[in-house]
Amino acid sequence: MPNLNIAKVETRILDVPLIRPHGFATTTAVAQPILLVTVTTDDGVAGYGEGVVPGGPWWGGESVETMKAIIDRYLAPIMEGRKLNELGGILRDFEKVVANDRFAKAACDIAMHDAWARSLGIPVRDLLGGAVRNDIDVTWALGVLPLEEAIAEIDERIELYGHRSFKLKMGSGDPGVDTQRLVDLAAEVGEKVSLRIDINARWDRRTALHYLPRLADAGFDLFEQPTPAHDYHTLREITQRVGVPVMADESVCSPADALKVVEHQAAEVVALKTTKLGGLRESIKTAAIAEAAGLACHGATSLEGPFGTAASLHFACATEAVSYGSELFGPLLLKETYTTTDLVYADGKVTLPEGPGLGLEPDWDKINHFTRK
Ligand code: MUC
Ligand code: MG
Repeated sequence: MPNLNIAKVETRILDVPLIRPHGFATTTAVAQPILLVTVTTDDGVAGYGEGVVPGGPWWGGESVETMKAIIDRYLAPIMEGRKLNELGGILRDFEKVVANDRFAKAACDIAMHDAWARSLGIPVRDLLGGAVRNDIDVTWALGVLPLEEAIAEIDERIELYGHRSFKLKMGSGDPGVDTQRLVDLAAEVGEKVSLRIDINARWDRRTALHYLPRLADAGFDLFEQPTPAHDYHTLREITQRVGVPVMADESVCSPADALKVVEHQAAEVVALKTTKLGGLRESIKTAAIAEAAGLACHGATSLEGPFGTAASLHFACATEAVSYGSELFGPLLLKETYTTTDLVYADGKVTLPEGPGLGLEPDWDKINHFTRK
């Protein structure tokens, strides 16, 4: 039997340049900060997790800097000296010491799953119940971009990886101008690809009810979190009035949130990010609530690097309820990754890696190169 005792937990911040600036509703990122968490057992087996938020603390309040402080000072001491097959108990004990901070907990949960699965010589998906699919569709997300650049990027991504679905970020500019930009975009490319938007909770009720019908008429087929996270009533109103499915993202950061979406009939689709939910175990609970209520789940991203994306992929491929495809394209947005092999993207899909744990090995030269000094 392998020795599952956790000997040490280490963290380091990486700054990984992007292939192009990624414009979000309130900020633009040129590099993705990633907190790499390494959990090593007494046997010397290491597992990796990533603490990642999309481009900074604007999304949910956490950042790589807050995650590093919380893990080093509070969560690492809870893990060290415990056994990986006590993972459920370790996660329970996290809650006694640190409230919220789900992104930081997710990085630890994933590093422990990876180390545990590697110790047993099995893939992480086997710890989650085994695969129900071996690959999943990948939507490519475009940052806030001028029309011509967006069209060129869509054509390039179709050519390179066969993406068939594209998400456009909104919410940064004047809603009328922004809407017209996307109506024009849909007129150019809407025939050949599926288009969706993510407003990152930046519109109020009136703005959403005014502009979303125009985007629906233009052919957009999914509206992600148009209005604030806490306002389930407005999400429900949009769901009922606009006739295009609404996807809840910021509104669902826990299983309890998923229950609220169900109770309010606020959305038809739930974006599941292993990051915002606090890891693989909480993601499974959240998916179960959505599934029981007949909602579809989407394998969403915080723009994780290779290890975080692989973790989200193992979860998405082990969870029947993740029937609404994914946007697990994070590594493709990085200029370079830091594993010895890459996840395989082709024909608009990403394939579940083979091999123990998450199925990827660290490239330490590159990790050292990206480590923040
Ligand atoms: C989000 O809110 O969905 C995912 C893709 C992207 O461009 O931003 C993220 C965050
Ligand atoms: Mg979103």
